[in-house]
Amino acid sequence: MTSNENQNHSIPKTHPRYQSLKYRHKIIEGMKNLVVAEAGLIAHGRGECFDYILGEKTTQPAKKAIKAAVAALLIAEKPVISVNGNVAALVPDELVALGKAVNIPLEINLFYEKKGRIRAIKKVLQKAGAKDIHGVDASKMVELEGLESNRRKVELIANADLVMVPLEDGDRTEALKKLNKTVIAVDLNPLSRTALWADVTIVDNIIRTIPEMIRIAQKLKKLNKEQLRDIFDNFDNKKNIQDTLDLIIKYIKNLKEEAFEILGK
Ligand code: PTJ
Repeated sequence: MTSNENQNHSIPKTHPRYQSLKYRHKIIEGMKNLVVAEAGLIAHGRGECFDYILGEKTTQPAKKAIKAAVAALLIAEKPVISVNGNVAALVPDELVALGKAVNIPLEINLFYEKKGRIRAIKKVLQKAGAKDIHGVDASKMVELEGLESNRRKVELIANADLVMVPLEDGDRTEALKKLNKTVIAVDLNPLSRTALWADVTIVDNIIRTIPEMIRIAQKLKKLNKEQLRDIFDNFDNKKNIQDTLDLIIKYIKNLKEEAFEILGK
């Protein structure tokens, strides 16, 4: 056994970065089990960096986007939640619970094709209690127009009116929009192409977003379609991204002041 395989990843709960380390290890374990692509580790690191400059909390704009996203999920006719390796490794139970709470199917859709990955992710989702898993049977797959990457291979997404894309690389949201689909993105980078193209951009860590979506879904399920439509129609994604960027600037200014107080000593 190499020293790397020998790590037992036991982190004391008192460690100041306990949460962050816990999720890092979920990603690493996911990579060993084929659930996460190698590049998923890099994507996670990039996410951590953005989370840091957001204060590692769900901001007010993110809460607004979550509410609009849940409203959109509840009024959509053929919605689908797209699942990739990172999401399956980080929040499988929560993702399955969200699918059940809003009665929406999950579809595995991967950027990095590798033998055994779809099966590994399906297993993780099944263990978390998922019954309705799509994107696993090649005979049911079609190719999405305007997309070159492996993400072009879809099942229910082809005819969906709304697709939720948590934690995604660049060009799919653009392709989905060109096909007139509503897109909900969860992306810690408010400037990514996914974030800028989506109808509802939740700039937050998926580990906080999904539990919050489940909580909000329990409340919004009591509203009628018209009330839900109002919430969605009154949401302004452009302003919300602007507000998020303003928060980041303010937070970094504060961090700078704190840092210079320490440096001045
Ligand atoms: O499993 P696959 O093959 O479908 O591949 C999945 C990854 C994530 C590897 C693939 O989609 C990829 O390479 O994505 P990117 O281009 O690195 O983009 C991922 C985006 O998600 C970046 O903008 C990150 O900041 C963001 N991100 C990373 N971790 C989180 C996150 N957003 C929300 N929550 C996170 N935990």
